[in-house]
Amino acid sequence: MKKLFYPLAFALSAFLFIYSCSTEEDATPPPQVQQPTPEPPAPKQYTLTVTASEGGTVSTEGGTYDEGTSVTITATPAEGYEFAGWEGNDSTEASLTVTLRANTTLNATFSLKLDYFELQQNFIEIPNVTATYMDNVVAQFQGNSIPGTFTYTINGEIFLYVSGTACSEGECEGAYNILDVPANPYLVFKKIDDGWELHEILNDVKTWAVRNYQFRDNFIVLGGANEEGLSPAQWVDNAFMGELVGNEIQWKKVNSQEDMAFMHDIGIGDFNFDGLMDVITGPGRDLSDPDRCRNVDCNPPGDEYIYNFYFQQNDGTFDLQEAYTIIDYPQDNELHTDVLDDSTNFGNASFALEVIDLDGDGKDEIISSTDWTVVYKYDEVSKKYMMHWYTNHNDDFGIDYIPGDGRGFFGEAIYSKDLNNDGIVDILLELPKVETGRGFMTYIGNGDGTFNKGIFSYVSRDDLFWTQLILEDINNDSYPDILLKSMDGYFTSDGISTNSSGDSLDSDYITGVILNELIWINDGGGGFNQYNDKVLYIPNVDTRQLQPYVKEGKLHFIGFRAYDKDELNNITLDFNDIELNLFE
Ligand SMILES: [Ca+2]
Ligand SMILES: [Ca+2]
Ligand SMILES: [Ca+2]
Ligand SMILES: [Ca+2]
Repeated sequence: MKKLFYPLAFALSAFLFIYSCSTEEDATPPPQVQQPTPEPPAPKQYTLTVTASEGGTVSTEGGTYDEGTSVTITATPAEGYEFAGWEGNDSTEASLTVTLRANTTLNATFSLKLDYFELQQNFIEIPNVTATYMDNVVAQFQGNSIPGTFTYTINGEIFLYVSGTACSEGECEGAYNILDVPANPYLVFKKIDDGWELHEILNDVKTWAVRNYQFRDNFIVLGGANEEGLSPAQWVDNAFMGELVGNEIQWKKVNSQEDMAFMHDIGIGDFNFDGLMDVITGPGRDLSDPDRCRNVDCNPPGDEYIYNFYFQQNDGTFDLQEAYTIIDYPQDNELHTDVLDDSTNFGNASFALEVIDLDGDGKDEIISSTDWTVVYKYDEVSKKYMMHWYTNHNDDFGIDYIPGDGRGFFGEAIYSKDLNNDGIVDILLELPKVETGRGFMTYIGNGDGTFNKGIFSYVSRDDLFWTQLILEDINNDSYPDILLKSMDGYFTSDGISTNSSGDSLDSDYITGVILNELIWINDGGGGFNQYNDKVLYIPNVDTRQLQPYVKEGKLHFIGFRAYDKDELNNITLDFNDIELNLFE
């Protein structure tokens, strides 16, 4: 290296000498600044920002990169979601390679996998409702008809009975007597291949508001319990019995006009063991109205109810029987003051009833529920029903009445079914507002007409609109599950949360329904858990009521709503049949 350097240095010196001689005549010497060799410029840097919306993750959050760097990002959906696309890039692939030439922001979006349901939507037109049937069929689909609405299977075909309802749209404002307002008939719809169709209008089964019903073998009974009128004495309605004969249900009215009553709940059984089905309705007649006392002592008047028993006669008509001739009360007051030492009378004239043979002796027991649940069993000596077992819900579960609610009762409906799969019938009580929510409690049967306390559970927030339920095993584990019926206010506007207040029923505001809060799975150990495996978001469904039913082992919900009458008095019903595929 040195050897090479010296000759080179010599040559350079000689060159500089010659050069300087040749430029002696120039006026100014050139600047003697040594220019450094320029380094290549530093590459530009850009920021990549990557985020993920709800429902998934991304493989990188990004960072700062030299211009031209290629970065590969992969979006991974969470369980139950699928990749939907990128905000900030047109690619439809979950894995994306970007070459940075500017600051770049990307957001991966995900959507719920909607492969767990099938939706059938169809419209049903009812022409000229004013002239043909009723003034206010719309109310039937907007208001409180859901408790009395049910499905019924006849020879494999499924029918939906939508209860006759009035007074939902204010037409009962100021009505002194409910009879001043026209009752509405049941509407029957039939499941067809691609949805539902109107099947029948039951003009012989007209009610103002049906609350409860009971199926028994080939029979159905349903009772009306509107709460319109200036005083509870005006709260009267009708009861009907339907019997499946061949391919159709034959209906008859149970009560006379004189024997109309507040029929919040209704039970069917044979109370005099003559082989003919009889009916009990509760709480029955309000004895504060002298017109309704008949041969019962009206004194003292007050907020006192007495059950109406209707015994079927050989000709198929019914006779009103006074409750004290069937249940050992109020003639023997002592028995019951043990149970209900308060002024709400009878206590057993309750809003919730069930009739079933609990002990297998061929004779029906009567179960009633207020803040107590009582079982009445037929006594062969006195020839009357006597108290057989009772319990106090407050003692059992430590829950109190709702302060200021004014309703001294808990039970809104009683359902009898074997809940724990031991072959013995248990009961489930549906509870209206209790403290912070609506819920239910269970009592586990011993097979002899007595029960042990089961569980108490708040099913939902107080402001979530549901009432009544059905018990069906939807996941094929032999334990019946709870499926709630919902009313106005049960919808979602954001696909995430269920609306709870019905603050807007504007179609534009409603994006669909989320069904999770309506499905409660029996855990086999006495409890029920809300279905939570995935979010059951059904978009594009705009309903006012949701009625569950099971067809061929699959859970369905029928959602429906009515649109206002057009100028020709036609109404359009919007039906949505949601079939869920959850347990395959
Ligand atoms: Ca009978
Ligand atoms: Ca029995
Ligand atoms: Ca059981
Ligand atoms: Ca089950």
